[in-house]
Amino acid sequence: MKRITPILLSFLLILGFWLIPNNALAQVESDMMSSQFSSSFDTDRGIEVLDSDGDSFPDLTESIEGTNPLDPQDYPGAGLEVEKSLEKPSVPSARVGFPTTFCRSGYRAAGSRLCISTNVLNATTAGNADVFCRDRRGRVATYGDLRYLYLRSSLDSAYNPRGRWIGNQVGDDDYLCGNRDITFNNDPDISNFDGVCSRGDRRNYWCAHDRE
Ligand SMILES: [Ca+2]
Ligand SMILES: [Ca+2]
Ligand SMILES: [Ca+2]
Repeated sequence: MKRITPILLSFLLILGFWLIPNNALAQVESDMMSSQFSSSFDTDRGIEVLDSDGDSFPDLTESIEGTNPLDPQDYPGAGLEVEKSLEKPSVPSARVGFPTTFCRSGYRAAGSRLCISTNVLNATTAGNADVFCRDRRGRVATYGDLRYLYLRSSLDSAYNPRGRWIGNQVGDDDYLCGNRDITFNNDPDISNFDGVCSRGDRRNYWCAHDRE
C-alpha cells in the first residue's frame, strides 16, 4: 500500500477545511437570501418583484405607496395602527365569556376590524349585490374594506378584485369594479385596483361588515 506523504496529507487537510466551511457558508447565505429577499410574480406587469428589506412588501409596492424599500420599519400602513390603549374592549369584564370580537355566519376575520365573506358570491347586478349583502347583515365590500384587508391581513390572494364588484357607487349607473389582479400578499396593486363599471353588469362580489 502506498504511503500518504506528509505534504499530500497537509494538502488534503487544507482542502477539507476549505471545502466544509465554504459549503456551510454557502448554505447559510442561501437561507438568508431566501428568507430576506423573497420575490413574487406580478401578473399585471409580467415581472418578478423583490422584497429587499424583508418587511413583506415588495420594493415596487413600497415605491408606489411611498415607503422606503430598504427600511423594514417603514412600510405601507405602518404608524396608522390604533394605539393598543385605545383598543380596550367596551364590554364589561363581568361579561367575559361572550366574545368581544366576532364575525357573523358566513364571514371570516380579515385584520382586527373587518369581517368579509368566506367565499366569493354568485354574479349579479350591483343593485342586487347591495340587497343580498344587506340580507346577510353586511355591505358589498368597498374599496376601503379591500384596502384594509390587503394591508391588515395575509388573505390578499384569496380576494383578487379583478372583475368583481367593489361596493362604491361612483356616479349615475356606475359602480367601482376591480381591474387589477392581486395574486400574492402585498401585490403592487393593493392601492390601485379599482375601475368603473356599469351597475347592470353581472359580477361576483364579497360582503363585509365591521368587526367590533
Ligand atoms: Ca419591502
Ligand atoms: Ca420598507
Ligand atoms: Ca398585480
